[in-house]
Formats: sequence, C-alpha cells, structure tokens
Amino acid sequence: MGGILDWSKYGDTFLTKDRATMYPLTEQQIKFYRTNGYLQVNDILTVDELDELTKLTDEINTEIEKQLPPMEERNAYQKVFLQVVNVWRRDERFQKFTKHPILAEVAKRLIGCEKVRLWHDHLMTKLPGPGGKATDWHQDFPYWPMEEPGPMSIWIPMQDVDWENGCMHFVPGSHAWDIHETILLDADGDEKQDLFSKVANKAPEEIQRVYVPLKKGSVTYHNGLTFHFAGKNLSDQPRRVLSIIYMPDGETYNGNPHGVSDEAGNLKVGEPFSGDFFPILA
Ligand SMILES: O=C(O)CCC(=O)C(=O)O
Repeated sequence: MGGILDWSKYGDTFLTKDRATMYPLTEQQIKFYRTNGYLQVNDILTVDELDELTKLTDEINTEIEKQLPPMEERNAYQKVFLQVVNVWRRDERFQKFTKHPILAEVAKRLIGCEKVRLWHDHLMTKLPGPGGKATDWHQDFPYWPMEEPGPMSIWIPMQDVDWENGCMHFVPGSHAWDIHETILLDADGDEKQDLFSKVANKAPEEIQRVYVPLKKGSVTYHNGLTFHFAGKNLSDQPRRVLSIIYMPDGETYNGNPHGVSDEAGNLKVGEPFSGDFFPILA
C-alpha cells in the first residue's frame, strides 16, 4: 500500500496519468482561493466516477452499520452521521478516488507547494430523518497534529447538494484570522460551543457567511483554517461525501494526539510527515 498509483492498471476507461493536468484551473480561481480560503470547482469529476464511488460507499456503510449498536442505543451523532476515516486503507477500491491525480493536482496548485501529501480521507454520510444534526462551525487545522497552516480539504458530494441536504457554508477570508481552539463537534444543548463568540473585534452577526450548493461532479476546496459548517440533512435521501485532506510536502508533525498519526506510528515530533501512510499524490 502507499506510493503513487499505477494508473495503467485501471485501463483507459478510467483515468490516465494524462488527465492529471487537464483541469483548467485559472489564475482567478487560485486568487479566489487564496483570498477567501475556499473555492468551488465545477465539473471536476464525472457522473460515472461518482456513481461508482456511491456504490462503494453504500457497501462500506452497510458494513459500518452492522458494527454500530442498534439505533435506539446509538448516541445522537451516530444516529445521523456515518464516518469512515482512511477508507483508502480499508478498501483499496477507494484508492483511485483518494489518490485521484486531478483532485490532488488542483490542491497542489491552490496551496502553491511543490508536492502534496495525503493526510487522510474520510467518508461522511449524513442520514435523513428526524434528529438530523448540522456539523457546527469549526476550523479543521486545530484538530490536526501539524505545525504550519496550509493543509486543506476537498469536499466531494456524491449527489447534488444544497441548503436542504447539508451543503457547505464558509466564512470568506476567515483563514487569515486567528487559529482557535477545537470545539466539540458532537456536543448538544448547553455543551454546544460557538466559534463566532471567540472572534476578537467582530460581532458574530456582522460576520459574512456563504453557502455553496453544488451539482454532482462539482466540489469545494477549503483551507484548514477557514470557518465552515454543513447543515442538517433535511431531505429524504442520504447525503454522501468523500473528503480528502492534503498537506504540503514538508509539513511538520507536532506530536499532538490524533487517531491517524497515532496509528501511523514512526513519526518524530518536529520532523516532516513521510512514509506510506502519507503518500505524495501530486
Ligand atoms: O460534511 C460535513 O458535514 C462536514 C464537513 C467538514 O466539516 C469538513 O469536510 O471539513
């Protein structure tokens, strides 16, 4: 496992290495990302690719569901949110998505680094039904055991997304603000924390928030420091998403606990991430 995928194995019906440079990202898009901390990129994947990803996701979700306690014993979060971290390691059929060269190439150009590595992927399925839960406003970077800001995520919905089924919302420009403490994402009621109340010199109601509906095949990229939120799934269908997190090659491990780096082992505090667990993708 690990390393750059041998694309020839998938034949010319899927991706070839040549397609890696084909997404026509413009200078204007790069500037938008660097100014606002997020970017919508349209039609970067095909409907066929997403249909295949959906099928694989449903298979994994069926397995995950079997390992969870019965519905009445699940906590509020487990009832509405199925999450699989590092699905590319669990099932190699996901590798062509997680290591997709076009997606990684765009990430590399947006970050502006020479090479990007994978930090981890995760599947996030928000189930429909009562008790739905939003993913509260947060920054990603404070959860990661990393020293230098710059890492970022792609958010790939497998169906159209809009306000109703839980599309992403962002605060433009917030990646240039402070790095805040992590907030409890599965908190409810009195335990809920409000990221906006931590922002110095700005009243929460004055902070601009945008939401980004997407057609199937389109994605968003966001900087690890950008404030973001995803709504409840109020539709009657699951909202399936694959997210892939990229870091510039050279990113330093700071030793904070995290499931992915703890599992990887062999990382030294103050040294760059490396090895098969964190392959170079572009
Ligand atoms: O899809 C969601 O509900 C949350 C996504 C998110 O917070 C992320 O990808 O960083």
